[in-house]
Amino acid sequence: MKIAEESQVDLAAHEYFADCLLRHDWRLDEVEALFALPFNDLVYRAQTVHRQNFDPNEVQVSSLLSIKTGACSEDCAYCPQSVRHDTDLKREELMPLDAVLSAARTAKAQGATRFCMGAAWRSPKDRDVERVCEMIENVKSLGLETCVTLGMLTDGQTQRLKQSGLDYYNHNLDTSEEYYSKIITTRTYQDRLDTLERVRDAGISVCCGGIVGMGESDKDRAELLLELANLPKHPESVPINMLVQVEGTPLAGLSKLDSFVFVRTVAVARILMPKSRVRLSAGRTDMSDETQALCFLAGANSIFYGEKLLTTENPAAENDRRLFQRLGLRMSGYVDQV
Ligand code: SAM
Ligand code: DTB
Ligand code: SF4
Repeated sequence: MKIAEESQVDLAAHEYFADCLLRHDWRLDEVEALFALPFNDLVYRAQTVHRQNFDPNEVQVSSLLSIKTGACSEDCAYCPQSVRHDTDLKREELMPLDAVLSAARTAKAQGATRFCMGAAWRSPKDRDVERVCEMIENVKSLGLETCVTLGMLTDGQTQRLKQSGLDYYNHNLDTSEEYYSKIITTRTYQDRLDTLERVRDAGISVCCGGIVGMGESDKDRAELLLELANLPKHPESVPINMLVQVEGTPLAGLSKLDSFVFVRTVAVARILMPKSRVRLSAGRTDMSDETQALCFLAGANSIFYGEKLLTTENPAAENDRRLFQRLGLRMSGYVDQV
Protein backbone atom coordinates (compact mmCIF):
# COMPACT_ATOMS: atom_id res chain seq x y z
CA MET A 1 0.00 0.00 0.00
CA LYS A 2 1.31 3.48 -0.87
CA ILE A 3 1.99 5.89 2.02
CA ALA A 4 -0.81 8.27 0.96
CA GLU A 5 -3.28 5.36 0.91
CA GLU A 6 -2.04 4.16 4.30
CA SER A 7 -2.49 7.54 5.89
CA GLN A 8 -6.00 7.73 4.41
CA VAL A 9 -6.81 4.41 6.05
CA ASP A 10 -5.31 5.74 9.32
CA LEU A 11 -7.43 8.86 9.04
CA ALA A 12 -10.60 6.86 8.39
CA ALA A 13 -9.81 4.60 11.36
CA HIS A 14 -9.09 7.61 13.55
CA GLU A 15 -12.40 9.23 12.56
CA TYR A 16 -14.21 5.95 13.18
CA PHE A 17 -12.79 5.56 16.71
CA ALA A 18 -13.29 9.26 17.50
CA ASP A 19 -16.94 8.84 16.51
CA CYS A 20 -17.29 5.74 18.71
CA LEU A 21 -16.36 7.90 21.70
CA LEU A 22 -19.33 10.16 21.05
CA ARG A 23 -22.65 9.34 22.67
CA HIS A 24 -25.67 8.47 20.53
CA ASP A 25 -27.84 7.23 23.38
CA TRP A 26 -28.97 10.41 25.10
CA ARG A 27 -32.23 10.24 27.02
CA LEU A 28 -34.86 12.96 27.06
CA ASP A 29 -34.60 13.46 30.84
CA GLU A 30 -30.84 14.05 30.52
CA VAL A 31 -31.31 16.64 27.79
CA GLU A 32 -34.07 18.38 29.74
CA ALA A 33 -31.80 18.42 32.80
CA LEU A 34 -29.11 20.18 30.76
CA PHE A 35 -31.61 22.82 29.63
CA ALA A 36 -32.67 23.30 33.26
CA LEU A 37 -29.16 23.96 34.62
CA PRO A 38 -28.43 27.41 36.03
CA PHE A 39 -27.36 29.51 33.01
CA ASN A 40 -23.76 29.94 34.21
CA ASP A 41 -23.34 26.22 34.84
CA LEU A 42 -24.72 25.34 31.43
CA VAL A 43 -22.56 27.84 29.53
CA TYR A 44 -19.47 26.81 31.53
CA ARG A 45 -20.08 23.18 30.64
CA ALA A 46 -20.66 23.96 26.98
CA GLN A 47 -17.55 26.13 26.76
CA THR A 48 -15.50 23.38 28.43
CA VAL A 49 -16.67 20.82 25.85
CA HIS A 50 -16.05 23.38 23.12
CA ARG A 51 -12.43 23.95 24.18
CA GLN A 52 -11.76 20.22 24.33
CA ASN A 53 -12.74 19.90 20.68
CA PHE A 54 -12.16 23.21 18.89
CA ASP A 55 -10.08 26.35 18.86
CA PRO A 56 -12.47 28.54 20.93
CA ASN A 57 -11.62 31.71 18.99
CA GLU A 58 -12.18 30.41 15.49
CA VAL A 59 -15.47 30.60 13.57
CA GLN A 60 -16.29 28.97 10.24
CA VAL A 61 -18.23 31.19 7.84
CA SER A 62 -20.65 30.08 5.13
CA SER A 63 -22.49 32.28 2.63
CA LEU A 64 -25.94 31.49 1.29
CA LEU A 65 -27.53 31.97 -2.09
CA SER A 66 -31.10 31.19 -3.11
CA ILE A 67 -30.67 29.59 -6.55
CA LYS A 68 -34.42 28.97 -7.04
CA THR A 69 -36.81 31.20 -5.16
CA GLY A 70 -40.45 30.91 -4.09
CA ALA A 71 -43.46 29.01 -5.47
CA CYS A 72 -42.67 25.96 -3.34
CA SER A 73 -45.51 23.43 -3.12
CA GLU A 74 -44.82 22.61 0.57
CA ASP A 75 -46.75 24.31 3.38
CA CYS A 76 -43.98 24.92 5.97
CA ALA A 77 -45.57 27.50 8.28
CA TYR A 78 -42.30 29.35 8.87
CA CYS A 79 -41.29 29.74 5.24
CA PRO A 80 -41.84 32.80 3.05
CA GLN A 81 -41.26 30.65 -0.05
CA SER A 82 -44.33 28.44 0.26
CA VAL A 83 -46.91 28.95 -2.49
CA ARG A 84 -49.59 28.69 0.20
CA HIS A 85 -48.55 31.90 1.98
CA ASP A 86 -49.21 35.36 0.71
CA THR A 87 -45.81 37.02 1.09
CA ASP A 88 -44.29 39.76 -1.04
CA LEU A 89 -41.65 37.43 -2.39
CA LYS A 90 -40.75 37.56 -6.07
CA ARG A 91 -40.44 34.03 -7.46
CA GLU A 92 -37.39 33.21 -9.56
CA GLU A 93 -36.53 30.22 -11.73
CA LEU A 94 -33.29 28.28 -11.30
CA MET A 95 -30.44 30.77 -11.64
CA PRO A 96 -28.00 30.63 -14.53
CA LEU A 97 -24.52 29.34 -13.76
CA ASP A 98 -22.71 32.63 -14.33
CA ALA A 99 -24.91 34.46 -11.78
CA VAL A 100 -24.22 31.73 -9.21
CA LEU A 101 -20.48 31.94 -9.83
CA SER A 102 -20.48 35.69 -9.53
CA ALA A 103 -22.16 35.42 -6.09
CA ALA A 104 -19.70 32.69 -5.07
CA ARG A 105 -16.72 34.89 -6.03
CA THR A 106 -18.11 37.75 -3.92
CA ALA A 107 -18.64 35.39 -0.98
CA LYS A 108 -15.06 34.15 -1.25
CA ALA A 109 -13.66 37.68 -1.50
CA GLN A 110 -15.55 38.56 1.71
CA GLY A 111 -13.96 35.63 3.52
CA ALA A 112 -16.50 32.79 3.29
CA THR A 113 -15.06 29.28 3.09
CA ARG A 114 -18.30 27.51 2.24
CA PHE A 115 -20.96 28.42 -0.30
CA CYS A 116 -24.47 27.10 0.35
CA MET A 117 -27.03 27.05 -2.43
CA GLY A 118 -30.70 26.69 -1.50
CA ALA A 119 -33.67 25.88 -3.70
CA ALA A 120 -37.37 26.17 -2.89
CA TRP A 121 -38.27 22.65 -3.95
CA ARG A 122 -40.16 19.82 -2.26
CA SER A 123 -37.82 17.52 -4.20
CA PRO A 124 -35.78 18.28 -7.32
CA LYS A 125 -36.24 16.66 -10.73
CA ASP A 126 -33.25 14.76 -12.12
CA ARG A 127 -32.68 17.48 -14.69
CA ASP A 128 -32.57 20.11 -11.89
CA VAL A 129 -29.98 18.01 -10.08
CA GLU A 130 -27.85 17.96 -13.24
CA ARG A 131 -27.82 21.75 -13.35
CA VAL A 132 -27.03 21.98 -9.65
CA CYS A 133 -24.15 19.51 -10.13
CA GLU A 134 -22.67 21.85 -12.72
CA MET A 135 -22.90 24.69 -10.19
CA ILE A 136 -21.22 22.55 -7.53
CA GLU A 137 -18.31 21.62 -9.81
CA ASN A 138 -17.74 25.25 -10.76
CA VAL A 139 -18.07 26.66 -7.22
CA LYS A 140 -15.63 24.04 -5.96
CA SER A 141 -13.12 25.05 -8.60
CA LEU A 142 -13.07 28.53 -7.00
CA GLY A 143 -11.67 26.88 -3.87
CA LEU A 144 -14.87 26.97 -1.82
CA GLU A 145 -16.54 24.13 0.07
CA THR A 146 -20.01 23.45 -1.29
CA CYS A 147 -23.35 22.83 0.39
CA VAL A 148 -26.78 22.55 -1.20
CA THR A 149 -30.29 22.26 0.18
CA LEU A 150 -32.81 21.06 -2.40
CA GLY A 151 -35.47 19.17 -0.44
CA MET A 152 -36.05 15.41 -0.49
CA LEU A 153 -33.72 13.29 -2.63
CA THR A 154 -33.67 9.83 -4.19
CA ASP A 155 -30.69 7.45 -3.91
CA GLY A 156 -29.66 8.18 -7.51
CA GLN A 157 -29.70 11.92 -6.84
CA THR A 158 -27.51 11.72 -3.72
CA GLN A 159 -25.01 9.62 -5.66
CA ARG A 160 -24.99 12.10 -8.53
CA LEU A 161 -24.42 14.99 -6.09
CA LYS A 162 -21.56 13.11 -4.44
CA GLN A 163 -20.02 12.49 -7.86
CA SER A 164 -20.06 16.21 -8.60
CA GLY A 165 -17.91 16.78 -5.49
CA LEU A 166 -20.62 18.08 -3.11
CA ASP A 167 -19.24 18.48 0.43
CA TYR A 168 -22.41 19.06 2.52
CA TYR A 169 -26.16 18.58 2.16
CA ASN A 170 -28.42 20.70 4.36
CA HIS A 171 -31.70 19.11 5.40
CA ASN A 172 -33.13 20.28 8.71
CA LEU A 173 -35.32 18.32 11.10
CA ASP A 174 -36.49 21.76 12.21
CA THR A 175 -38.35 20.73 15.40
CA SER A 176 -39.55 17.72 17.41
CA GLU A 177 -41.44 14.97 15.59
CA GLU A 178 -44.63 15.85 17.46
CA TYR A 179 -44.51 19.58 16.72
CA TYR A 180 -43.43 18.97 13.10
CA SER A 181 -46.95 17.92 12.10
CA LYS A 182 -48.30 21.25 13.41
CA ILE A 183 -45.82 23.18 11.26
CA ILE A 184 -45.82 21.13 8.04
CA THR A 185 -48.54 18.85 6.72
CA THR A 186 -47.17 18.08 3.24
CA ARG A 187 -44.38 15.73 4.39
CA THR A 188 -43.49 13.69 7.46
CA TYR A 189 -40.60 13.59 9.89
CA GLN A 190 -39.77 10.15 8.52
CA ASP A 191 -39.46 11.63 4.99
CA ARG A 192 -36.84 13.95 6.42
CA LEU A 193 -34.97 11.11 8.18
CA ASP A 194 -35.03 9.03 4.99
CA THR A 195 -33.31 11.75 2.96
CA LEU A 196 -30.74 12.24 5.72
CA GLU A 197 -29.94 8.54 5.60
CA ARG A 198 -29.54 8.63 1.81
CA VAL A 199 -27.19 11.61 2.09
CA ARG A 200 -25.08 9.76 4.68
CA ASP A 201 -25.02 6.58 2.63
CA ALA A 202 -23.73 8.50 -0.38
CA GLY A 203 -20.79 9.75 1.72
CA ILE A 204 -21.85 13.41 1.78
CA SER A 205 -21.38 15.34 5.04
CA VAL A 206 -24.63 16.22 6.78
CA CYS A 207 -25.78 19.70 7.79
CA CYS A 208 -28.90 19.30 9.91
CA GLY A 209 -30.47 21.44 12.61
CA GLY A 210 -33.64 23.30 13.34
CA ILE A 211 -35.60 26.44 14.06
CA VAL A 212 -36.61 27.71 17.48
CA GLY A 213 -39.11 30.45 18.27
CA MET A 214 -41.95 28.78 16.36
CA GLY A 215 -44.16 28.48 19.45
CA GLU A 216 -42.70 25.09 20.36
CA SER A 217 -42.35 23.97 23.99
CA ASP A 218 -39.18 23.40 26.03
CA LYS A 219 -39.77 19.68 25.50
CA ASP A 220 -39.90 20.14 21.70
CA ARG A 221 -36.52 21.88 21.72
CA ALA A 222 -35.05 19.11 23.89
CA GLU A 223 -36.53 16.46 21.58
CA LEU A 224 -35.12 18.11 18.47
CA LEU A 225 -31.59 18.10 19.91
CA LEU A 226 -32.06 14.56 21.20
CA GLU A 227 -33.09 13.41 17.72
CA LEU A 228 -30.01 15.05 16.16
CA ALA A 229 -27.60 13.70 18.78
CA ASN A 230 -28.98 10.17 18.53
CA LEU A 231 -28.67 9.92 14.75
CA PRO A 232 -26.25 7.08 13.84
CA LYS A 233 -23.63 9.77 13.21
CA HIS A 234 -23.78 13.37 14.43
CA PRO A 235 -24.35 15.90 11.64
CA GLU A 236 -21.06 17.62 10.85
CA SER A 237 -22.91 20.97 10.90
CA VAL A 238 -25.82 21.82 13.16
CA PRO A 239 -27.57 25.08 12.24
CA ILE A 240 -29.65 26.57 15.04
CA ASN A 241 -32.02 29.07 13.46
CA MET A 242 -34.12 31.64 15.30
CA LEU A 243 -37.38 31.97 13.38
CA VAL A 244 -37.33 34.95 11.03
CA GLN A 245 -40.92 36.10 11.15
CA VAL A 246 -42.12 37.05 7.68
CA GLU A 247 -45.37 38.95 7.13
CA GLY A 248 -47.92 36.70 5.41
CA THR A 249 -46.64 33.44 6.94
CA PRO A 250 -48.80 31.78 9.62
CA LEU A 251 -46.06 32.21 12.22
CA ALA A 252 -45.75 35.99 11.82
CA GLY A 253 -46.70 37.83 15.00
CA LEU A 254 -45.75 35.10 17.47
CA SER A 255 -44.19 36.39 20.66
CA LYS A 256 -40.41 36.36 20.48
CA LEU A 257 -38.44 33.61 22.16
CA ASP A 258 -36.38 34.66 25.20
CA SER A 259 -32.83 35.12 23.90
CA PHE A 260 -31.43 33.17 26.86
CA VAL A 261 -33.46 30.17 25.73
CA PHE A 262 -31.81 30.53 22.34
CA VAL A 263 -28.36 30.58 23.97
CA ARG A 264 -29.31 27.56 26.07
CA THR A 265 -30.29 25.69 22.88
CA VAL A 266 -26.87 26.42 21.38
CA ALA A 267 -25.15 25.30 24.61
CA VAL A 268 -27.05 22.01 24.80
CA ALA A 269 -26.33 21.33 21.11
CA ARG A 270 -22.63 21.87 21.81
CA ILE A 271 -22.66 19.46 24.78
CA LEU A 272 -24.59 16.74 22.94
CA MET A 273 -22.58 16.98 19.70
CA PRO A 274 -19.06 17.92 20.83
CA LYS A 275 -17.32 17.61 17.47
CA SER A 276 -19.98 19.20 15.27
CA ARG A 277 -19.93 22.75 13.99
CA VAL A 278 -22.84 24.44 15.75
CA ARG A 279 -24.03 27.31 13.56
CA LEU A 280 -25.61 30.47 14.88
CA SER A 281 -27.88 30.71 11.86
CA ALA A 282 -30.96 32.72 10.83
CA GLY A 283 -32.26 35.48 13.07
CA ARG A 284 -29.02 37.32 13.81
CA THR A 285 -30.35 40.61 12.41
CA ASP A 286 -32.70 40.82 15.40
CA MET A 287 -30.06 39.74 17.91
CA SER A 288 -27.86 42.05 19.93
CA ASP A 289 -24.08 41.71 19.66
CA GLU A 290 -24.17 40.59 23.29
CA THR A 291 -26.57 37.71 22.57
CA GLN A 292 -24.39 36.60 19.67
CA ALA A 293 -21.29 36.77 21.90
CA LEU A 294 -23.08 34.55 24.43
CA CYS A 295 -23.81 32.07 21.63
CA PHE A 296 -20.09 31.93 20.77
CA LEU A 297 -19.33 31.45 24.47
CA ALA A 298 -21.90 28.63 24.54
CA GLY A 299 -20.08 26.84 21.74
CA ALA A 300 -21.39 28.20 18.43
CA ASN A 301 -18.50 28.21 15.96
CA SER A 302 -20.05 28.89 12.60
CA ILE A 303 -22.29 31.58 11.09
CA PHE A 304 -24.06 32.50 7.87
CA TYR A 305 -22.14 35.46 6.54
CA GLY A 306 -23.14 38.05 3.97
CA GLU A 307 -26.04 40.49 3.57
CA LYS A 308 -28.68 37.91 2.76
CA LEU A 309 -29.81 34.52 4.01
CA LEU A 310 -32.04 32.98 1.33
CA THR A 311 -34.78 35.58 1.02
CA THR A 312 -34.39 37.58 4.24
CA GLU A 313 -31.78 39.91 5.68
CA ASN A 314 -28.59 38.95 7.48
CA PRO A 315 -26.12 41.38 9.12
CA ALA A 316 -23.74 43.17 6.72
CA ALA A 317 -20.40 41.38 6.32
CA GLU A 318 -18.63 44.49 7.50
CA ASN A 319 -20.61 44.49 10.78
CA ASP A 320 -19.73 40.86 11.38
CA ARG A 321 -16.05 41.52 10.76
CA ARG A 322 -16.23 44.36 13.29
CA LEU A 323 -17.99 42.12 15.82
CA PHE A 324 -15.35 39.42 15.31
CA GLN A 325 -12.61 41.98 15.86
CA ARG A 326 -14.20 43.21 19.10
CA LEU A 327 -14.45 39.61 20.34
CA GLY A 328 -10.99 38.53 19.12
CA LEU A 329 -12.57 35.86 16.92
CA ARG A 330 -10.96 34.66 13.70
CA MET A 331 -12.79 33.51 10.59
CA SER A 332 -11.39 30.07 9.71
CA GLY A 333 -9.27 29.95 6.58
CA TYR A 334 -9.33 33.71 6.09
CA VAL A 335 -5.84 35.15 6.01
CA ASP A 336 -6.50 38.70 4.87
CA GLN A 337 -8.45 39.87 7.95
CA VAL A 338 -9.93 43.27 7.12
N1 SAM B 1 -36.81 23.43 0.34
C1 SAM B 1 -35.72 22.81 0.98
C2 SAM B 1 -36.09 22.29 2.34
O1 SAM B 1 -37.03 22.80 2.94
O2 SAM B 1 -35.40 21.40 2.82
C3 SAM B 1 -34.50 23.69 1.10
C4 SAM B 1 -34.70 25.17 1.38
S1 SAM B 1 -35.44 25.57 2.96
C5 SAM B 1 -35.75 27.30 2.79
C6 SAM B 1 -34.06 25.42 4.09
C7 SAM B 1 -34.29 25.68 5.55
O3 SAM B 1 -34.46 27.07 5.77
C8 SAM B 1 -35.50 25.09 6.20
O4 SAM B 1 -35.35 23.74 6.55
C9 SAM B 1 -35.62 25.91 7.46
O5 SAM B 1 -34.88 25.32 8.50
C10 SAM B 1 -34.96 27.23 7.07
N2 SAM B 1 -35.92 28.35 7.09
C11 SAM B 1 -36.87 28.60 6.17
N3 SAM B 1 -37.59 29.69 6.52
C12 SAM B 1 -37.08 30.12 7.70
C13 SAM B 1 -37.41 31.19 8.57
N4 SAM B 1 -38.41 32.02 8.31
N5 SAM B 1 -36.69 31.36 9.70
C14 SAM B 1 -35.67 30.51 9.98
N6 SAM B 1 -35.32 29.48 9.19
C15 SAM B 1 -36.02 29.27 8.07
C1 DTB C 1 -30.40 26.76 7.59
O1 DTB C 1 -30.47 26.03 8.59
N1 DTB C 1 -30.75 28.03 7.57
C2 DTB C 1 -30.56 28.59 6.26
C3 DTB C 1 -29.93 27.42 5.47
N2 DTB C 1 -29.95 26.36 6.42
C4 DTB C 1 -30.46 27.02 4.17
C5 DTB C 1 -31.78 29.19 5.68
C6 DTB C 1 -32.39 30.27 6.55
C7 DTB C 1 -33.52 30.86 5.81
C8 DTB C 1 -34.14 32.03 6.53
C9 DTB C 1 -35.29 32.57 5.79
C10 DTB C 1 -34.98 33.08 4.43
O2 DTB C 1 -34.00 33.85 4.26
O3 DTB C 1 -35.74 32.78 3.49
FE1 SF4 D 1 -40.42 24.82 0.45
FE2 SF4 D 1 -38.24 24.39 1.87
FE3 SF4 D 1 -39.71 26.60 2.27
FE4 SF4 D 1 -40.67 24.28 3.04
S1 SF4 D 1 -38.82 25.28 3.83
S2 SF4 D 1 -41.80 25.84 1.89
S3 SF4 D 1 -39.86 22.91 1.47
S4 SF4 D 1 -38.60 26.07 0.45
